[in-house]
Amino acid sequence: MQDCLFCKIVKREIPAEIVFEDDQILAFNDINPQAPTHILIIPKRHIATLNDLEEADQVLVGRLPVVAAHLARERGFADEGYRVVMNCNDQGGQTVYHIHMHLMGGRRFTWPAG
Ligand code: D5M
Repeated sequence: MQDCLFCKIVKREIPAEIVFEDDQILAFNDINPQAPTHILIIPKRHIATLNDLEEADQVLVGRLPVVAAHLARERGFADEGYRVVMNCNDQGGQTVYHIHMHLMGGRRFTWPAG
């Protein structure tokens, strides 16, 4: 999508610190980290919100936590634990309208989320 920030990162039109890529998924460091490790994992294809997912997207979206766990293992905090979050729409705290999974690790998280 032309005006989407994360689509521009996929197309390398704006820079990002990319930490993982395959044919369908891209992961890069969050510009405003909330933990020692804070990575955003996105499908390369533009999907604006969780509400826009279709049945056919299940395998694609299922890759997001698989990649999150892979990156957590790679960074050495899989066993101690980490947080994954997907925000949906305004009240859910979504600010970039291209679905993304936040992977945060390297510190203790509290619950409930703010
Ligand atoms: O999360 C959107 C996240 O996207 C938020 O944590 C900041 C991050 N962000 C915004 N712009 C960039 C760029 N250019 N690179 C990396 N990360 C970025 P949300 O769940 O929508 O609130």
